[in-house]
Amino acid sequence: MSDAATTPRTITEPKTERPRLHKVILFNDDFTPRDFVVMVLKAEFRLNADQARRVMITAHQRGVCVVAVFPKDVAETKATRATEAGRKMGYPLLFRTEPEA
Ligand code: TYC
Repeated sequence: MSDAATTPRTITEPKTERPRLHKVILFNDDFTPRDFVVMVLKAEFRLNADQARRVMITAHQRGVCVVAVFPKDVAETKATRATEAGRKMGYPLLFRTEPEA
């Protein structure tokens, strides 16, 4: 009998784990105007006016707010672009990413 018929094959279990998503976190500061924060949240994260305002207010009151979760590369690109938008205007607006628990 041929090897192909008698040799047990390795059965690989299908991988069910998905890559972990990463949070984009908005940090409060004392200088960036509220309306500018809202504008960046709408432009970069596609939040509507109400969502953007809530996220901004939450960061303003509590110090930080999770904006959204994305695959790692998307989260990092958006956080960088949003932070850069503030920097261009001279504001210390800060977005960072961290892996979801
Ligand atoms: N604290 C800012 C102000 O009073 C507004 C602000 C809110 C800035 C949220 C950053 O992530 C932020 N002008």
